[in-house]
Amino acid sequence: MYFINILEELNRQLSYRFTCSKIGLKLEKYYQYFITVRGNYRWLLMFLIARLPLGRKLGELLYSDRDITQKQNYYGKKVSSIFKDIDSEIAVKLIKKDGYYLGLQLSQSILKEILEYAHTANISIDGKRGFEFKYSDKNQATKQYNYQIITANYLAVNSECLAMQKLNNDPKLREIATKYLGKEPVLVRSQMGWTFVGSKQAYAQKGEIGIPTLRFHYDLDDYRALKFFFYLTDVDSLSGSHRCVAGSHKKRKLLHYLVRSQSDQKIADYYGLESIVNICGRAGFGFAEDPFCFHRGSPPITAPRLMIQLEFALNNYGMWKL
Ligand SMILES: O=C(O)CCC(=O)C(=O)O
Repeated sequence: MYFINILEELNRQLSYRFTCSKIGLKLEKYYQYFITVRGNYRWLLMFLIARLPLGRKLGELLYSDRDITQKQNYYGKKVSSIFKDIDSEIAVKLIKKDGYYLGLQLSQSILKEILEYAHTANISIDGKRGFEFKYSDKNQATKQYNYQIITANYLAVNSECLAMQKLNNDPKLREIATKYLGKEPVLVRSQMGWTFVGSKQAYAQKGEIGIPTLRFHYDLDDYRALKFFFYLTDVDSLSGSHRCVAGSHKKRKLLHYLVRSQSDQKIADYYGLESIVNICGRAGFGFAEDPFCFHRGSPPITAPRLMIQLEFALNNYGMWKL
């Protein structure tokens, strides 16, 4: 325990000192792996085998249906959905076929509530405690930390923002996730964050450890998972659009099982340029995606992007604080 405390303190100190240095970023990444494995050794097994079709099948078998009285199960409650008009069967059919579904839309009232929160609450640089500021103070924070801020998250959004809680518990989103995953899912991630306009150099440095995730990759967060994204700012090709490779959740080259991250060129060569879907939309637009598809963000050039990301999976390894 003492050893862990020392490591935690060391990580905190290094985060402060080296938040923009390569060594600090790398240490941070490996520390997160260490913490995840320490919290749940089954994560390591999943991380090694879930990339293989047989491993994924095995993982599904190992999964045991969760107790429906668990706190995260909201089916017993009569909560009405924000997405009443969505046909979950159609959504699931499209995700199975293409790996994504583009038909979600937040109501104006939910969007307004979330944006009000976003403009008044604290955000943290790269989701780290201790580096906090309000969105309107971003320029000041950049000067204060003498550091180009590329990403920032709202760490307390799930406890402080009622509209976010409604999204987390939305019965239609859960229904889509359950039908797609074939089992009762668990919410493992719920984040709201900015991706800012920044210099190529700042992006390149962060990109080396995969933050923000600008190279095509697929996620290995569990044997099966489904993500929901919502844009909270207008997003086009120059303001941080998300890109997804249609059908790539079902089709892999042997090398892809080993190397999860691929260049644009390699993705285009293998899947064809026409398979790369550039997802744009006005504030409030949402989509679902199988994170086993190759996908990536893109650096905003004309305007920052604010986005929500929810992830449902079969198991919760405790990688993200909810
Ligand atoms: O920011 C984005 O659009 C991409 C996010 C992503 O790739 C991820 O979280 O794995």
